[in-house]
Amino acid sequence: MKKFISLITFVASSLFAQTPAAPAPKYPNFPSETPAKFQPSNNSFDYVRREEMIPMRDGVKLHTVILVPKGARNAPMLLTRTPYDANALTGYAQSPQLGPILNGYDNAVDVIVEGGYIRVVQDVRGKYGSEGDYLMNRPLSGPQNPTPVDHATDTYDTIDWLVKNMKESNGKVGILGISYDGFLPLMALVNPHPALKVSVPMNPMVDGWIGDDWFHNGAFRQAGSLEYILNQEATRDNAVKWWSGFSDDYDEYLAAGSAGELAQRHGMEQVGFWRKILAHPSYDAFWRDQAVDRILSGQPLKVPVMLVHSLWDQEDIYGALAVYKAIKPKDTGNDKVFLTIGPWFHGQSIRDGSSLGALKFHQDTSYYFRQNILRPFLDHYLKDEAPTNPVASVSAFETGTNTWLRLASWPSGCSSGCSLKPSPFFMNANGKAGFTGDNSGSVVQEYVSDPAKPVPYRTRSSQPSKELEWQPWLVDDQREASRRPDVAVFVSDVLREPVKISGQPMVNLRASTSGTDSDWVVKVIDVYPDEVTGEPLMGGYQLMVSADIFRGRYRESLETPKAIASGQPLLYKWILPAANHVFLPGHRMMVQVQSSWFPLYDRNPQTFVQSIFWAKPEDYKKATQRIYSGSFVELPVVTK
Ligand code: PG9
Repeated sequence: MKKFISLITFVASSLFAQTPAAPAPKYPNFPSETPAKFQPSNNSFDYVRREEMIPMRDGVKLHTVILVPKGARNAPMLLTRTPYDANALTGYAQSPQLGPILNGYDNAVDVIVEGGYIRVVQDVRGKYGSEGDYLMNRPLSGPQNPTPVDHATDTYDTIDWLVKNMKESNGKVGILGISYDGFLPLMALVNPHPALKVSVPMNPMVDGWIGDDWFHNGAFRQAGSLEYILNQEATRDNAVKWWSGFSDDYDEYLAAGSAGELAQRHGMEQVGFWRKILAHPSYDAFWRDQAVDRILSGQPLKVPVMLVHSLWDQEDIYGALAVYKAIKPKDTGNDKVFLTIGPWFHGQSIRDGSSLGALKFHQDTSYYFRQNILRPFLDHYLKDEAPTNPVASVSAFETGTNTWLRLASWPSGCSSGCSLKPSPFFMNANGKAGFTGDNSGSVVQEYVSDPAKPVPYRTRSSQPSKELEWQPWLVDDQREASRRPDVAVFVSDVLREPVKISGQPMVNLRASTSGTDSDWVVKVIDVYPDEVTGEPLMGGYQLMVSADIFRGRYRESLETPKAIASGQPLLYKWILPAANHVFLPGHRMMVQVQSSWFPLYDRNPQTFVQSIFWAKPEDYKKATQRIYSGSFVELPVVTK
């Protein structure tokens, strides 16, 4: 046995001659079977993997994985910067082929591998293999960041290193990513490196208070955010994870009472970003200064951008279109700012896009996007032969009819021969809804909102960490909600003609509460006929096509919350997420109104308190909510 072991040691040491001397074995006659440093034999691989520690201008080095297709010459580079572990994002499989190792994140086979791109994935400052300090969505150097470095400078320095050190490249770099990784391609647009030729932010985090991950119009997105913040900031490598102990997060969050209490039970006061959220519950300079749409509206437009938006994005439904609105006016040549709108959940553009929850599109919309939009778009800007850019200014999937539209602008409703007519869709008496309404000021519906029994945002036993439940929740059937006494329902007659909406509906809700604070949730819903040919499960389905929450204390000022005058009919006005939808003949149009969306959003105690994060059990009180005639949702109706 001894001879055999020494033979292994001899073979191993000769094979990996460059391996530094292994530490002296504790028992020389029975040494470790593990070499000091195993060198994978990658001669059969179709790529070369490199790991570099790229120095930033302040000396901090960022861990960067570089995957070079074997034999690459004049290859363009595609960069993703991430707080989610570059090794993990480039290690979905142990494979000698580039496709499978990337497949989990950006579905490389049909874009990057076929395209012959050099793939670069980098840990952002302070996470995983990179040095430096981590701050959530590190603000730009300025009023919210007193240091000279941020994601814009780190991207610049990274690209500078790449073009100087990657001899297999053509010196052109594109940057793309989803979510947080989509926020980073936007940061790259601030003082961009000249070698940055294109940016593709997909479902980007843009404004965490108005409509992306942390709040929606002031209502805190506790389920998902608390766990995420703890996991993301407790340790450099996300080793510490949230614990629950409940089978259903509805019970977990109800038992804790307030978000502040639940966070405290998890020791979250230790992580800096949670302390900042507690200190900034309102839309103050902390949030405004970091709003990426506001930032980019003040920047010159130098790099072509394609924003990718998901119609049912359960995480960042605000960001892409907010940036599009902010920078499109600068695109005077109509050749720098592009937009894709797909029928997807968050990040679904790189997965299978054939369906979403119960919705079937009868085509893989994501594959279509990657093959016919993303790939030619990237090739045009990154490849030396620069094929023409066949991509329309706006590629928008129309739900209901399940067709891709090539549009000149957004919102525009169709390629030509139509116009947008903002049309009030009224909430009328007797639960009716329609494009005519009365302004008598009468009460059309009332309900009792009980914080002890908040309206579930989705079928119970949901936990955001259960990806398969969390991803499609925005397309969940709303029939359960419509049957609840604390959900007001208004529905039209059966449609005889199609009604198409393209853009963002605007809520104009006249409502009162018997309390002194209140949340309002408004949902625009497509009600399917009781029988749907070929899709029996869709019979009677109530599909949310646009919905959002508004925290009533911010009615007069997003920065300064105010108690609501009890019992007074007041106007609440806020914009809803975009829809590009056709309500087909035989369908009906519905509006639902409710005052909780739990546990995704923390409960409003319905009595005005200084900070809802620290509301006490006795603060949570039932309230009678009344909706008054003249309330409507302004729909962006497309007319021929
Ligand atoms: N936008 C996603 C997210 C960020 C923060 C909290 C929860 C989700 C993401 O980057 O994955």
